Amino acid sequence: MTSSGAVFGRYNVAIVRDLADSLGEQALRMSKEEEQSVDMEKARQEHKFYTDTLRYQLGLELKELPAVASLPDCVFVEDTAVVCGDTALVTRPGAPSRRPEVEATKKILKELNFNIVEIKDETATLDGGDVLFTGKEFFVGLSKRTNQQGAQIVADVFKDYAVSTVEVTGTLHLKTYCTMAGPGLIAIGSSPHAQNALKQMQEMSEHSYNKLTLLDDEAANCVYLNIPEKGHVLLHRTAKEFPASAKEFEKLKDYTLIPVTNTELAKVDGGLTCCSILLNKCT
Ligand code: CIR
Repeated sequence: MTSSGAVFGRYNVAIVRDLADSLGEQALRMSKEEEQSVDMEKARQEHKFYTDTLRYQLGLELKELPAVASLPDCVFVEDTAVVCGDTALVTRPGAPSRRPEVEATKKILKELNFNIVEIKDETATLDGGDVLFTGKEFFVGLSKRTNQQGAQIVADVFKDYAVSTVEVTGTLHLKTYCTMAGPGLIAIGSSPHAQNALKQMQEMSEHSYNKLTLLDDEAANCVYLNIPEKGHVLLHRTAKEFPASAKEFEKLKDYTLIPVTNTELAKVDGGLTCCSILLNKCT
């Protein structure tokens, strides 16, 4: 349960977006060295598996936004909004090239009747990938993409919850190596960068969490849902990609585990959470 009484991870709608043809050539990348080319056909297959899983296996209604060639990163919808309860905070992404992506997200969230809040402060930057909601509080990563002003806006908008900031090092976003794998269960990578982020969170929090420590930082980006008649569901990276981490997931009891391959979008720093905004819409 969240502090508002909602079931943690209960979603019935997902916003997703098509891959732009320009992704392979033009999407932003942290590391320009060892640049690996994206196999676009494979990327589309992997993304289809992800969206089909949400729609057919888990029964979510999908709102699919079309891609725009001038927005090579638009598939990564997570970065464009932070939604909690009935409120949707439309972000101001840290990368200027990504700012126009928010328009399509804002439009669909309006159609879904969320209370829309927009960021007017032109000094603030906020990427959804830096915002971790635990069900009890928010942690906002201060990263290359999200700044203190952006984090302050999260605190101003979601006043029912404590909002703490975490210095993010060694990766793009906080959630690249830290997500919720269940109610009160934090999935965390084992690198010193990830462990340092966890330490900061533990020091600031009034709540105690269980930990699922994964050898591979990238594997700690997983998608938790609580689905009626299924209960705990976790989309996680495959044993082929991260064998040691997959073994840890397999130890989770009473979970429906869904391994999802994400080799291609990972080349442009995309993880599993990045490709959807999960919503619980009362009908
Ligand atoms: C970017 O650099 O913005 C994209 N290439 C990857 C964004 C990944 N999003 C996320 O982790 N939430």
